[in-house]
Amino acid sequence: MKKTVNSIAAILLLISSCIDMHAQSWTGPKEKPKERVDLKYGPLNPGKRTDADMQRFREYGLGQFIHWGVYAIAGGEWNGVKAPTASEWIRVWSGNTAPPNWQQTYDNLYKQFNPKNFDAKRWARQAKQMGARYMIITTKHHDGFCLWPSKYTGYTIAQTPYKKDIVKQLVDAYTAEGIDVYLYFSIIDWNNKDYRTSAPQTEQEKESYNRFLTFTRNQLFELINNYPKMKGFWFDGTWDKSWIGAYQYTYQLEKDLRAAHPGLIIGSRFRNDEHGKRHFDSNGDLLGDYEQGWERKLPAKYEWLNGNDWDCVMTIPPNGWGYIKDWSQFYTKTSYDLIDMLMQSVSMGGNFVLNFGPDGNGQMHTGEDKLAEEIGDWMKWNSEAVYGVTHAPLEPSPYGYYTQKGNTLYLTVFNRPVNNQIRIKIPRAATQIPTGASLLASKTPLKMKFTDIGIDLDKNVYFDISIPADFISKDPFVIKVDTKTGKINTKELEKAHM
Ligand code: FHN
Repeated sequence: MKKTVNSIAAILLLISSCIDMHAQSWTGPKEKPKERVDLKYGPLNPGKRTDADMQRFREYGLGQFIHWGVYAIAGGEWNGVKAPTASEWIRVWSGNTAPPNWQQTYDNLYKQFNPKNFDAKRWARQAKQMGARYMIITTKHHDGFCLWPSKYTGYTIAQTPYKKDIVKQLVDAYTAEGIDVYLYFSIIDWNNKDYRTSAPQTEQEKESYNRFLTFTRNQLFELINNYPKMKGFWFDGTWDKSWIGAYQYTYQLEKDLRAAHPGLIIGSRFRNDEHGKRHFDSNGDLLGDYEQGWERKLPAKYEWLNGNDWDCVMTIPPNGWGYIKDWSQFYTKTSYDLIDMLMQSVSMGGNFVLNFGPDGNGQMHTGEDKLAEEIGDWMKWNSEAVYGVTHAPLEPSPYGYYTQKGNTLYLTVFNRPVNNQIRIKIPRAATQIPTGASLLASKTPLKMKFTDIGIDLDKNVYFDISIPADFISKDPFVIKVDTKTGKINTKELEKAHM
């Protein structure tokens, strides 16, 4: 009995610490500190950017992430044994299941990297068909392998049998398709002997880490100079104590990068303030142009975002960003799951970025090909509700997600009600009122009627849109609602006295 009580207590403690962790997590409602702190290394340009480049970012809606490097050769396993790590982290595989001399094997994999089927134009066409408006490519992941021929290290594509510059091919091919390219860059670099996780202490350690900082800076300027068509950096691996302690350096680096490439977009993962605060500084202000912490997670409420720009990056498998050969070992998201997440993101003013992990030959996984096609087929008819939209200031709908563009409101319906009546709830005091509705894909007009359900003290009014019973859709569909500026004229209802 005592044992049971103890284990219940332990479980409760675990639950309460999880709740506590969640409450303190920055990916939740963010409260600003009551008193402002004077900061020297806070945001470079506080407030929301209003320039054309940032506006373009805001309007993308859908993006593609690509994780590609030598880890693609392994595909999450070796000699039939599955690695217990994320596929792109396979180099750190250790313990009983790890192949003998695994790190040495991994560090020599680049000698086999020869993606004969790689065709940047094919990838770009696929992304275009899917509806992606921007793409993020891993120029260098944590293992340090560079997909471009960097002159600052020998561990690059130039040393592989393939030799050709992959970053250049991708920047050119995607840009030609009208898709903006962002460069993912990992600060963590397991291949560089000067890289470290802890803050340098001794003079020798400081010297070595300074060399690493210079190396990082050189590589970043190399990328900007080599690929001037790129639009921004997507930084990663910036959580080490060493990087956090280099806040003066990273502050200046951000300044210099922005000066070298006007319009450059950098998210909140790049650097921290002098108190070690990442993503948001000690005053709760966003560091960088957009919130970059929504990785495999989505905000539950629009209010959590404090009006910031943001993106959500998402894997198809539960986790694992690089190529994974065997998808049968876990649930992989369906196009319904992904379109749902896409609409949830854009309904809250964010971009949704879907990750692809091509194999060592340059082929996307067949599962990715299928999903890209399905999403593209849906986007072909419904992208008007995705691109250039904003959050609609309405209570979340039980049927799906609202987005808005000017006087047009879109409702992407995932949960069709059994009575085929879609009820739009509008605050009685609203100044934007619905005037007509139609199905976006077919332009079929839909009947809409004002509905006063007479609930005492109700501060809302309702518009019921009828979906024809003979309209059958196996996919989520979008209802387009035209609105005009005006006031809702309802009779003041008699208030019940109780
Ligand atoms: O460790 C990486 C991971 O491998 C992957 O690249 C993701 C993508 O957002 N970022 C890191 C974890 O936050």
